[in-house]
Amino acid sequence: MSTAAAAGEPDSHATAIAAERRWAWVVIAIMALLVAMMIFTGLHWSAMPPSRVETVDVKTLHLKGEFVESNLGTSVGADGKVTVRLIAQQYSFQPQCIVVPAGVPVTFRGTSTDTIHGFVVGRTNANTMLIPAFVSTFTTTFPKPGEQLMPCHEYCGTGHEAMWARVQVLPAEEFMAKAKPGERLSCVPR
Ligand SMILES: [Cu+2]
Repeated sequence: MSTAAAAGEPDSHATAIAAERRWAWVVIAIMALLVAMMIFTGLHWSAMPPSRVETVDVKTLHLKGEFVESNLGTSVGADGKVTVRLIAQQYSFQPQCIVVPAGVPVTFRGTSTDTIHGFVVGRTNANTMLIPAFVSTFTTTFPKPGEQLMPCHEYCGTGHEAMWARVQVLPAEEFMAKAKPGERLSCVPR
C-alpha cells in the first residue's frame, strides 16, 4: 500500500486515468461533431446545389469547345461585350498576359485542366477559384489603365508560388483599336 493511499489521499494514478478518459471523450465528441457537419453539408449541397453551375468536359478541354487554345484570350463580341477566356494548369495561366479595356465591363470565363487553382487581379475585386470540370465566371470593371499582377491564390502544388499571369488594362480607345472581330487578344509576346 502506498503512503498516499495509506494517508487517505486519492490515488494519483487513478486520478490521471480519469482525467485522460474525460479528455478522450472530449476529443471523440469533437470528431463526431466534425463528421456530422461533413455529412450534413454533403447532403445539403447535393440536395440543394448552387443555382448557376456550368460544367465542361475536362478530358476534351484542349481539343474542342470554348477553351481550345485558339479561343483563349480577350474577345469583343458583335454586341460589344468583352470576354476573357482563360485556363489554369500546374503551374501557369493561359494566356500568361491578359489585356482588357479600362472602364468597360469585362466578363471572365475560366476553368482548370488539372487541380484547383484560383486568381486575384492586383488589388481589384476580380477574384475567383478555377475548378476542373466547372466554368467560373464573373464580370468586373477595371477603373483605370495600368498593369496588374494576377497570382494563383489556391495552393496547387510545389510550383504554386511561381504561378501567375499579368493583366494589362489599356485605355478603352486603345483597346478597341486593337480588337478585331473574331480575334482573340492577349499581351503575350510572340
Ligand atoms: Cu495554381
